[in-house]
Amino acid sequence: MRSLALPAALALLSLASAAQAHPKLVVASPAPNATVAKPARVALQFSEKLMPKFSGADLMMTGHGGATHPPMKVAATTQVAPDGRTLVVVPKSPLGAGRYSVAWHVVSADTHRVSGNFAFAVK
Ligand SMILES: [Cu+2]
Repeated sequence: MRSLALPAALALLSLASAAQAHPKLVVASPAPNATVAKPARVALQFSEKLMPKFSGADLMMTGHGGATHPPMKVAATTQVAPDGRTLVVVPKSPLGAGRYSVAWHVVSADTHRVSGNFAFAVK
C-alpha cells in the first residue's frame, strides 16, 4: 500500500496548493522601475480574477524636478478590466514628469488578499 499512498499524498498536496494560490502581479505597465513617456493609464495584470469591490490602487507622485517630496495622491479612477484580472488606473489629468509609486491591494475570487507596490518614472 505504501506505493499507492505516496502518489495519493502528493496529489492531495498539489490540490491544496492550487486551492491556496494567491493572486500575483504578472505584468504591470509601466513596468516597475521603468521610465516612460506620459502614460495614459497604469495597468496591473494579476494571475487570478479579482473581486472589484475589494481591489484597488493608489497612484502617488513621490518626486519631480530631481527632488523627492512626501507622496501626493494623484486623482485617478481605478477599475477592473473586462478580463477580470487587470486593474486599470486612469489619472484624471496627464501625469507630469516625475517619480510615481503605485500601492495596490487585491482580493482574488477565492478571497485571498495580497498587496504590494512599485515605482516608475515619467520623463
Ligand atoms: Cu511632484
